Amino acid sequence: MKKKLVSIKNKIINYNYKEYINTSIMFLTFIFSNLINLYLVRFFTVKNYFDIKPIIADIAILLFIGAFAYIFKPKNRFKYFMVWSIILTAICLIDSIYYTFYMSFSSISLLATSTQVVDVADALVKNVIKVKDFVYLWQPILLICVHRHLKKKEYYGKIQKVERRKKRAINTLIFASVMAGIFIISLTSLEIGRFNKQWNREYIVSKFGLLTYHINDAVKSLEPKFSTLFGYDQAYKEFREYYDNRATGLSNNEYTNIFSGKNVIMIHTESMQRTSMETSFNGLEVTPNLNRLASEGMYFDNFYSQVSVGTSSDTEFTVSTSLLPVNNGTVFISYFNRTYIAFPKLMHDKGYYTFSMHGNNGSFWNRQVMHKNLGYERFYSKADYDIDEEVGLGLSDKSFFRQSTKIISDIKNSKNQPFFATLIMLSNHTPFDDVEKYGDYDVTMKYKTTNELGEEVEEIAPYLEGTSLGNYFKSSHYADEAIGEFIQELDEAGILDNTILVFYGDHDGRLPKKEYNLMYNYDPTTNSVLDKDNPDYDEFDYYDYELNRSVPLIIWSKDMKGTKYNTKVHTAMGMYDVLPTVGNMLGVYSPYQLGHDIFSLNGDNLVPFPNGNWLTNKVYYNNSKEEYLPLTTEPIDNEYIKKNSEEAEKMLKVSNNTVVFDLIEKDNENKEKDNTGE
Ligand code: GP9
Ligand code: MN
Repeated sequence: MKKKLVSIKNKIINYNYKEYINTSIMFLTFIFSNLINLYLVRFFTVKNYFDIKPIIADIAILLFIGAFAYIFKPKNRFKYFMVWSIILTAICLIDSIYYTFYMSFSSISLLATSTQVVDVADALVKNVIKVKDFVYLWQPILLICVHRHLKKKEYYGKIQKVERRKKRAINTLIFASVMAGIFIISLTSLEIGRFNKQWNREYIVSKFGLLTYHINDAVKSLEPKFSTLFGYDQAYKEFREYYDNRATGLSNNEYTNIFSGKNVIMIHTESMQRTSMETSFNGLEVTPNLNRLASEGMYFDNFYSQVSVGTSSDTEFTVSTSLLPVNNGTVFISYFNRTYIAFPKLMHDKGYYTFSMHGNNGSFWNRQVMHKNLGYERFYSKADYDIDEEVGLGLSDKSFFRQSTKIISDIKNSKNQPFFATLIMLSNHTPFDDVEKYGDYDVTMKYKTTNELGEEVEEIAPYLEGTSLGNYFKSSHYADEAIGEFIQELDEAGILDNTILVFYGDHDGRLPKKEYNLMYNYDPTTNSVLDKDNPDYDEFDYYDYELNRSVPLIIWSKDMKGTKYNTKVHTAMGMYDVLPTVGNMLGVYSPYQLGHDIFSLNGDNLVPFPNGNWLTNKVYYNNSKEEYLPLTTEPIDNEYIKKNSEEAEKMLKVSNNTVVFDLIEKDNENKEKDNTGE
């Protein structure tokens, strides 16, 4: 082994590089010129100037492409390089124009299925094409010039005699693989996760390079095609059977239509966990505003988000459709062109004006496409806001709310109809490290102790200062302050008078279990976790963590305090119950809703999670271990576990098939056929 390594090392040292360069002019021109173009795209768009990772990824892919040029004799190679150069330059050019227009990158599936191509043509008219978009054309021009020059010097004939094509091809492939290996090793698990779920196109181009992005995009756009190849008939049969056995329609309880005709503002409260609402440091609450709203309104304090890899977007999907995330990929990315019955659409059909607002790029999670599909008539995204202050992931929540209030006020005054709005917050987002901007909320612990003189004194222990959990609470405090200001702004603009606000935490903050263990088992005297033998030590285990992921759901209006609707509901509830429950209060429902109206339950409410776990008031069930944590003292029999496990599995399956096979669309078509008697 050692010998082999030494021989490889010697080969590398003694290799005749000069000869290699002299005989590879065309190949090297192709690689370097395209590398420069790909760098230029990042330079002009995502402005990632110094990251080495996307450069390594680009080199690896270009080398793979270049290696196959050795199939051809030197004199015929130009055509191969030229074809690739045209493709690569076209990608750079299209993406450059696309970015100026959409602040994002083109996507095969979107170009193939939406009207965006037309929009790009529009861009020509609107003059958004800039000179810099054409800068990439130098590459094929250079290639032609180099080729002509070499031809004149009869270069190709000369190198044909000395070049060993097969060896060159293999060596190039090996080098490309080494570069790809280095690239993959350099990635963090967060980057890999975001790559897999195509989190945000800008992020992927910035971290992985333009070519990796396009390859990923192409694979992602093929995925839905493969998943629909088999099983449609069976899926539709099960779908019909499932919904035929479920009651549909409004629930008809004391909440039906109570908010009919009122304006609705849904507030997607980024990463807000119920823990934040229930935590105080030195007597100061993390979220005093949310706590006040909860105490004055309808507060659901056993509520869970049901996200998969699509995080924020999965909640937007679940809350709107009462369906669950798909088991492979993300609905917003891969199944944006299916038919859905969604909350905004239902409200629109009721005569509401529907719109959504978010301070981030419209292409993030493919929202600009998917929000339209869900029934929002207008999506206000980054381009509609002045990015005058940034906290966390982008535009600060405070500025976002301030600017949104103005827009909402204009809408209220100009439209002669009620509105349904969804506002997606942004600042309280992992990694919660924008600490200086969160304000001066501190997460220390004051405690009493006795000094050497035996006197009682107050000391301060650092507690959660410097931990990501501590930073999360600071960030949550900032988001809560923004909410407080928002309520005040809405009130001043007269918007609160006929409006209900619905707050939902979109998912938990995904913080390390270890830090919760520190939080709940903290010994201020040693500034560390209590000893495991200490009688006060109570390990924060798997189930504690899962239950702790609960998020708030609050329905609030200015005049709710003290009325019969000013209640606390402790029934276990999931994000998919929002449409059935809140929709009922507004007089809408979807015939395909999987969730339940929490005020018209028939037995225990079941909250299935995409990983197969499920929860009721009585049990938290861990699917992978096939075990559960009882949540009451009531005895639990096997039948209860079996029945709920089967139902959870069924719901996940029906939901997945509904999305993947576009069954709502198929169902509509079939019903139409029945009606016309075809
Ligand atoms: C992106 C924001 C965050 O615009 O909504 O998405 P997440 O990472 O929470 O899914
Ligand atoms: Mn989120």
